[in-house]
Amino acid sequence: MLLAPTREDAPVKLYSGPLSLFTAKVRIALHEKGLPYEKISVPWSLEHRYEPHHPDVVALNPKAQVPVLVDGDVVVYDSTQIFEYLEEQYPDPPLYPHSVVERVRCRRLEAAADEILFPPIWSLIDAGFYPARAGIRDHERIGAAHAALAKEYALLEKELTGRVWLCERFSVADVATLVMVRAASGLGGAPRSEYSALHEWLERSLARPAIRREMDEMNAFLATLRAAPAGREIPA
Ligand SMILES: N[C@@H](CCC(=O)N[C@@H](CS)C(=O)NCC(=O)O)C(=O)O
Repeated sequence: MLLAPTREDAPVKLYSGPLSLFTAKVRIALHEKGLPYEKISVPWSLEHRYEPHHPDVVALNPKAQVPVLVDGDVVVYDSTQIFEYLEEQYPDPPLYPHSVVERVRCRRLEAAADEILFPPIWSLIDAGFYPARAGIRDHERIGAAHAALAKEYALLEKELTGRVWLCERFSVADVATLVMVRAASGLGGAPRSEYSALHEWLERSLARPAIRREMDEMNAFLATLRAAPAGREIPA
């Protein structure tokens, strides 16, 4: 008989990037579920990004990307698939809604965080955070990213109006969206202040210990980068 791994005898391993937004989603989910894990940080630097890739990650994930979760014999990569795995293997506390209709909504909103919110954030990271390779900033790309974010924030304000969380309870949709909105905000792309439902949801989310902890750790890492004598500009 196959036994499910337990929290005691098979600590989960997470291959993790210090500023990886997709890994941040998983770190928050693990904290929310109270699941202890061993964090294996992969090499990352402003100069070389993820090169060289961690050999375990290359061996485990054909895309050589983090996050990768290893739980006993089970290997899962891609943050959304890791969310699904964690929910099935460690259902308590749940991070997906109960009803089918809300679960569909949750998956849609979680996918929107990855596929609609993240691309303009990536533009801001690539064009602004990483020092422009040719020494110039791509203002057109940055402008288009801000416009895309503004459009998505307007939709999120509607989604959140009259709701405490994006779905019937706190869920992976909140985790993914929060990670992206905070990253955008740190890159000069915060939502407009008149989006009250969105700002109230942000405050509620940031009050959760698992989210606070993740944000504090990311900010501490960013502070070490800013303090580094490499002379590279890092946007606040
Ligand atoms: N769809 C994937 C995206 C993972 C991803 O893009 N990971 C980035 C870090 S945030 C990475 O490992 N990049 C290194 C590379 O592509 O070489 C997920 O949701 O996990």
